[in-house]
Amino acid sequence: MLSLLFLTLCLVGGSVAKPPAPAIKKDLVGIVGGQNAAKGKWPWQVSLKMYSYYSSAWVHICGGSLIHPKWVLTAAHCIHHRNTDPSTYRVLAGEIYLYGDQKLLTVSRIIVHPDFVYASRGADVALLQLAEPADCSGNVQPIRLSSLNNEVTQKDECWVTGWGALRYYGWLPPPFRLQEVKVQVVENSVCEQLYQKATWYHHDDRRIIFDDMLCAGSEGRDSCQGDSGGPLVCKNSDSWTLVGVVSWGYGCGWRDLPGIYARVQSYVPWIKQHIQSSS
Ligand code: 4AZ
Repeated sequence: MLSLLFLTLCLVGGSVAKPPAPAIKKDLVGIVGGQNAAKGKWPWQVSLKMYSYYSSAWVHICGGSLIHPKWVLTAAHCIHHRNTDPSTYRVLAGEIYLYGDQKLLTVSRIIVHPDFVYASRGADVALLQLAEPADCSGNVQPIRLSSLNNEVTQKDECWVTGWGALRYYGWLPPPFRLQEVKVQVVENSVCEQLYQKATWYHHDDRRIIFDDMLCAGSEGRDSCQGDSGGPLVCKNSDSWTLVGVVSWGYGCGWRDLPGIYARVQSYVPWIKQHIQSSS
């Protein structure tokens, strides 16, 4: 029954893009040290777009991951504000090039995590419900969420993907092809020390890397602006698991300053609660 439902959901296509009412201009912003991704290799990767009247087009603002035919997980800081009209967003799925004659999916509901204030405070996760389920095929497939007892370590094979900047303020050039880079996970305690060392302003010995964050990357291998909201995935006995959502960091690809991700494991109960209550 469940699989029948899944099949039905996966066979229905999305809607054709139409411009919405409000005009919001966002700069198009890759992955540091990456390479071109092959079509269909990362079938959960989506682009979150907003309409730009300046460009007369839906432009990429953030990455995201399809975690269910009707749900995308992205970063909370990609959403303008908590009550943003969902019609101001569209989702591109199953493509490696950002622009072209493409079918965009409509967003019907946005759920920003209630604890989110700004990225470096944590809870940088948001759910987007799609008006129509994504047309799941070879190039469009949801990714499995990290399980509650699955600890990722520096030994795991992990990759981050996106259309973000190639270096700090160095935008990805046309034809805007999806980039991928293999990154090493850095333990939270090590990451905390690195970030403490790089922080000149210490306020009450404030913690920087919270338990709901995960660090990954090294000099020249990192995510960057425009990759936000996108997936950090690790290989788990031949299948991929979503372990992180691109969130923040000091610079991009800088030495001893890994990228910081929302730790998906910390948000699995919150995600499941929403998906199960409205599916
Ligand atoms: C950003 O500004 C951003 N190097 C995303 C990822 C990282 C830094 C900044 C990680 O969206």
